[in-house]
Amino acid sequence: MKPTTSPVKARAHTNIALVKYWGKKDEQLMIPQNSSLSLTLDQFYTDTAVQFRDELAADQITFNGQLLADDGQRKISRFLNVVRDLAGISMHASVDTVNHVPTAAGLASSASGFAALAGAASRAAGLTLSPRDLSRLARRGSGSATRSIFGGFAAWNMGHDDNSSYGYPIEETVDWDIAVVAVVLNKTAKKISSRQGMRAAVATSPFYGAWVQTATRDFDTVRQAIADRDFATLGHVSEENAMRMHALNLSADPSFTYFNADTLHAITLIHELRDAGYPCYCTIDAGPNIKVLCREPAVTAVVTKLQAAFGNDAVLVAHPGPGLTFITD
Ligand code: 2P0
Repeated sequence: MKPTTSPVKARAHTNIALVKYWGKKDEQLMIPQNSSLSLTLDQFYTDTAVQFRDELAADQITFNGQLLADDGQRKISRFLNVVRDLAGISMHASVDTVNHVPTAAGLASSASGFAALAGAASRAAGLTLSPRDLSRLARRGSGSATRSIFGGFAAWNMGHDDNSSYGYPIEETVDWDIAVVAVVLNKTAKKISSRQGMRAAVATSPFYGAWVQTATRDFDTVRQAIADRDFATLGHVSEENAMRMHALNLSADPSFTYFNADTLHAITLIHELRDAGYPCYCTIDAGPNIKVLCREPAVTAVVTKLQAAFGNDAVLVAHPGPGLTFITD
């Protein structure tokens, strides 16, 4: 295996989980407690260029033009160690990452970040990995990145070991007028990381077993709803799944929540829109911001109502996006 002599650049998009991943069985290998299912979004992505170079004494990582140090650097270097082991090389790498996920958007950038890094680093190390193997590699960086290797509707099969825990496409090109309206309710960094939050839920929520059971059922239902183009079921089950994930956090010891007062206000507005006949459903990740699933005819009503409550700049509209691509400038 020979590392490339020029940087390899890859682009990956964020995804929003409709059936969530919230807990690991194996923290080291990043094996989840349940399979999850997501939609990759077109608006938010990460570009990462990697080159392994003999002359480097350490990994050199820049993120949005800033040299990373400490924890940020260590997390990426640990991931690069997995790539180095796979490729049988020991060289350090220069990594240049530019995030096109507005930090304020409240959308996970670790998904697009580690998917792009898996693509660029593996190829720069001289490896040619299949999409499935790329997803297994991305998983070692961040669980949600497993799904961002693929466009459109994608899944992460939980599996039971490194080999069997991988992402796969459900429908890469989505021929359906589905949209996600993202509402930014708080721009500050969260106090409890996803990693800490899910660890607490697994360890202390008395409802964790019920979560695994219902999420497993939700996965099959949402998958079938996609195949049937049954938006009402897709939306309803996705919203229920998100609420149950957040109920785990409220029921943990000590109890915690990612919601704030605006989150509850936004949920109420979405319920009002639904009562008024607009099919729209919300989902919420490890932060206070909400994402609204709707179909194209309802987008204007959803955007108008949310802008009136939270300001024009707080509302962003996204559509299904592509999987990992390699970029040649
Ligand atoms: C998901 N989230 O399925 C869930 C739903 C947030 C809520 O995956 O510890 O950054 O790196 O695997 O993937 C966010 O957590 O956590 C996440 P790690 P990750 O999208």
